[in-house]
Amino acid sequence: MNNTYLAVDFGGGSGRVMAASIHRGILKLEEIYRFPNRQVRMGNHIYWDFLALFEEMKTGIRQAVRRGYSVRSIGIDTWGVDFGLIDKEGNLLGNPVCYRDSRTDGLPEEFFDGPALSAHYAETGIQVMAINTLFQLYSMQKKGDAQLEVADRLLFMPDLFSYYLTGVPNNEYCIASTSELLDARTRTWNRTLIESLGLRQSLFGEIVMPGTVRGKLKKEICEELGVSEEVEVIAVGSHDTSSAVFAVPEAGKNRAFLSSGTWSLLGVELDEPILSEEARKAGFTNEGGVGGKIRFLQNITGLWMLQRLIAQWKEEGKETDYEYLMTTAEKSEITSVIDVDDKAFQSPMDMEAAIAGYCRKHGYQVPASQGECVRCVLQSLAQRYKQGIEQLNRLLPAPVEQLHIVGGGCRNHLLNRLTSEVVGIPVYAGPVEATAIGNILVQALAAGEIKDRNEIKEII
Ligand code: LRH
Repeated sequence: MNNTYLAVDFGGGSGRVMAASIHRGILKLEEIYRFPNRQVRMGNHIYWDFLALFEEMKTGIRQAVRRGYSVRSIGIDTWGVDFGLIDKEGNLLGNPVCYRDSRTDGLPEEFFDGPALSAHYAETGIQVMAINTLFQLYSMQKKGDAQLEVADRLLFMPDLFSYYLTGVPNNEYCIASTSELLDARTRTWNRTLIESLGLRQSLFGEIVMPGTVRGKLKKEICEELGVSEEVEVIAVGSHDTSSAVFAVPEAGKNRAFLSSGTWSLLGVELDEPILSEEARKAGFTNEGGVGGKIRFLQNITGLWMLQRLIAQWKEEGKETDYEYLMTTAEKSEITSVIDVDDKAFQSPMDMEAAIAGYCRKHGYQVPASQGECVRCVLQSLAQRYKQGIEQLNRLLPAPVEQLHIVGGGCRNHLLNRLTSEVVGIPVYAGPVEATAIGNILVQALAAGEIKDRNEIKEII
């Protein structure tokens, strides 16, 4: 199978390698390999296991080659904000720390006083969140972290994977925008902000736009993977959300998207950022998108809570069959609605206890069964989406008329139903593999095989 595009998509809970080709407007997509992405608690931190992930990516690419795919290019996307530091020789100075690590707790409040916050938002357009790269770097700087002292370049996760495939260090625009270190209008590094953090400017490299060739695969990588030396790594919308939103069907005006996975990203695509105080106060962020678009959205804690509950129940030897859990949740009558974005749910050791504790504290009915627990999480998400749409309506010139749920989370029929019951506008689900599709579309555009994303009529 000639002219295959490979999408490597790393999510917070799992990663996958997908192979795709395009014939007469039909995109054929096959999942080649899927692997878990685990957070590792060690010492005082929570890390990603970068080395294992790199190996898994190579395994996936090798399997695609073994299945007869002739690879034309590769695009990599990952979750946002996290990064690795490399030295002058290109050595990785440490395993990337996970954004759920507590090292940034309380830092936004320390870094900004009130008025500075508004000015900062007016420049970066990014919602101040402790998880963002800005605060991760600030925490390292404050502690005089040795890695920072010797680092030559900062590479966000997709940049880092691409670097070890190609040897070319660059920073892709969409992922860089999640750092809270870019200027939302000029779409380049905010050098004054970097200076105020006391960081070396040279850590932050050339920003490349989606569709740019990052580089060709290194010779030794080609030998290891059994692919031609002509294979290129393309900078796609390398923040997973940017790829997912690029795949949202264009039909209809005033549509909002909900990219549903570990996180729920709810918003709209715009040509220019909204940098007003109202937008900041309502918790909206202006992330960089494919084609210079802006994703005006809220970062909502998504299916993370459910993922944690299931992982925990598995360890406890309880029932974890997804269909069973959804059916019992559907029958359950608990009415408790929790604030899914509460800090208590960010990375608790015990998610079930965190939910029970929250309900007790607020005088709500405490879930007494697995079904009630799942029901409580899903209806709380649905309510949060309703709130997000109402907030969007207050900020946009015209109200949202339809909601498109994409990503793995759109397979959750109960959540889709609960959402459509409360939002009061038509809800469409799919595509499930939006991130991989968005990733592939940018590669096909870069190769000149399609001229715009609407050329794709059908996806198999
Ligand atoms: C979702 C996501 C989201 C946030 C978070 C850290 O996977 O990319 O957009 O940036 O991860």
